[in-house]
Amino acid sequence: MSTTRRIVVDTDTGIDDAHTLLYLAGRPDAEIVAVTSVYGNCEEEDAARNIGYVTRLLGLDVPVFRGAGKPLEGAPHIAGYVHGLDGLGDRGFDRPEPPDAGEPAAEALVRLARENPGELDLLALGPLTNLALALRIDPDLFTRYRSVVLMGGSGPYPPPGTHLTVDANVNNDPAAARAVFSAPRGELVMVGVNVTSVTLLKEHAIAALRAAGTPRSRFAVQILDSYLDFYQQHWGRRIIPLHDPLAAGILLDPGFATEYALGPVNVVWHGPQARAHLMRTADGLPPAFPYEPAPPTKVITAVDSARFVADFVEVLTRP
Ligand SMILES: [Ca+2]
Repeated sequence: MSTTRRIVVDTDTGIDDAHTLLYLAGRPDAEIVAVTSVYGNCEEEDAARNIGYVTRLLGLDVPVFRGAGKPLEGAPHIAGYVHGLDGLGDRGFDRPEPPDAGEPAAEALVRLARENPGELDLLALGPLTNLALALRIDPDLFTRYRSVVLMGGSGPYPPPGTHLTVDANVNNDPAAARAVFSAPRGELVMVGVNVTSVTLLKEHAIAALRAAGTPRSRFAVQILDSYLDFYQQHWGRRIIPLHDPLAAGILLDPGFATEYALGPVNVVWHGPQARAHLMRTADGLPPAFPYEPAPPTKVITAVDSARFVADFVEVLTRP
């Protein structure tokens, strides 16, 4: 089997999604086979335009399949206040719509897997609506992918008294997330905010990207301002978490994940917000209430953030 991972990327192309495409394109062991668009960080149309813009910048010729514009139920929460209204920090990029690939995202996800059984990896970086729609067509879809890696969820329950974290991808479409976490699968990997929120691109790394001046690094910092404006409210510093890039990193190099737990994941409600949790407490015990059975998800619980961040910067600053 080839060591190159052939990847289908499902993305609501905001800033960290764009960074992920830059990272994947720079990794010699990754090939982006197709990209599907979904609402979330921005409207779906903007996500499609952003995919087109980034792939053109990278000189990649990959089909872009248009996906869902809203969740299975209710209205989307578009994160314009995080990623800019256009998803790329409102820098005025010329972003024509990509050519029509002639097939909706959900159908493309099914067809690609059936044509290449066990050969492709699916990397989901947005709300899980396209994946849920594809599961309606083919309930065994995930068994046809080599792996499904998603950025989303909150890991196990946190230690009592600590802060609860919510991720936008699950919260945007809880019904879709529930379908995903209960579907049959080979390997389903959850890279949640429990590990992505602590994988930080700090000032010195941002300075290194700025100084390198490669096409990839130049674009990566051009789109950073609105993201930095948002995250400075969290930590009082102009630094960002590498949410989506970390999921791509773990897909390519599982060694970036230093600990994981295998078990059922449920979508739980906490007031108006939905989270996906491994049905285990921080101590590894089951929660004190009944939960739905689900096939085991590989839930990442610890990562080598320093090694991943160094790799991310190295890839983006490579000439
Ligand atoms: Ca995303």
